[in-house]
Amino acid sequence: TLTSTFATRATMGVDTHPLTSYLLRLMDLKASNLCLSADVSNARELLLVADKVGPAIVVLKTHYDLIAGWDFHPQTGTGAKLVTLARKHGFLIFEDRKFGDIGSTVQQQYVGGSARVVEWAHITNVNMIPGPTIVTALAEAAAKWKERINYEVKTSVSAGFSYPEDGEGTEEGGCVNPRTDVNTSNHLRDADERKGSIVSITTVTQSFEPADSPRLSKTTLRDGDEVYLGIEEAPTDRGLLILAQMSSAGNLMNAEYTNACLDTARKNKGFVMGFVAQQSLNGEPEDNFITMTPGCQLPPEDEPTENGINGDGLGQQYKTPEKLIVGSGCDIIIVGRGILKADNPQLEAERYRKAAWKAYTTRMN
Ligand code: 6AU
Repeated sequence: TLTSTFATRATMGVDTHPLTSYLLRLMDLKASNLCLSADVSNARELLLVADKVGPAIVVLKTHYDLIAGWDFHPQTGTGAKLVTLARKHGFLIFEDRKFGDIGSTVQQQYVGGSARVVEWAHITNVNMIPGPTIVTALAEAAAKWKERINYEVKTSVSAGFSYPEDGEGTEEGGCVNPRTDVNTSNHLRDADERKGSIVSITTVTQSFEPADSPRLSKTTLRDGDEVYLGIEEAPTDRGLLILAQMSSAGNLMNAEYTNACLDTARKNKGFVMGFVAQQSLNGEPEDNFITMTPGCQLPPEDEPTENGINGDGLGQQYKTPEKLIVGSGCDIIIVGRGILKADNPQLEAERYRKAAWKAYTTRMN
């Protein structure tokens, strides 16, 4: 998979996780393989930065437990608001929960408690210390939750809520649907080139509000372009990343541990999307796991250095997007303070998006 494009990988094999396919299509559409680690101090700041940086990213990573004033209300709280922003801009939400307990406990932590992570986070992750049942237990909890939600959605559809058919109610030849419309990426690339102009890729029927639509959402792309992204929100798909390698100095995850993570992932492809790791672990031709990689910073624009920034003085170790994506086959870089501490996080996110995407295109060539 190292030399396959994200678009190709989106349609590769029958056992690619649906959320992985969705994410790979999104990456291709937005020309982005950037995840923002939104480690800010309070909920207001979180929503603000998510809205600003949204156009540049494909994943927003949270640690809900370090956000002061997180509102736990299921319909109007911080999670629900993030979901709305995720639809508006087209990104997935990844709660970096690092579950690490026995099966029964993690099921309760995932679905219940105050945070009810499963309801707003498309993706979460685990430490594999407790053994493989941590994965199967969470998979079971996600499946049960999905069944319940699908039942509720079905009931509300029969109560009158419906999606427009492809081609219905649009001015420019139909809803853009990344699952079916191969031209979508080209449309967007055109849009990208016509900087400053308003480009409506598709419009929706009057009775169909984009804000409420899981399939279409209006977003402002780079440089003020406004487009409707034909994003199919997959509200009930849930996926897991296994933390298989860490970026911190002296961590205890040796090769044997990492291989055990890979083994569990291969046995649970219905739920495991991939890894948080420092390199791609895809070894077999049928492996199509996503590798998301933290410990990434660019050197400052005004004083570029070959090796970038080293660390944060607290064990974190940084590598450049180039090293991680070209050198180690990582797919998505996870960047927190590199973006958040900048004077203008929105512009800085765009700089990281470009650098990471350039590294990906280099890898493809
Ligand atoms: O870019 P930073 O250093 O500001 O933030 C990195 C983010 C933090 C960490 O909790 C997380 O990435 N992280 C992880 C994850 C994502 O699981 C694993 C790891 O090995 N290193 C790491 O930094 O939110």
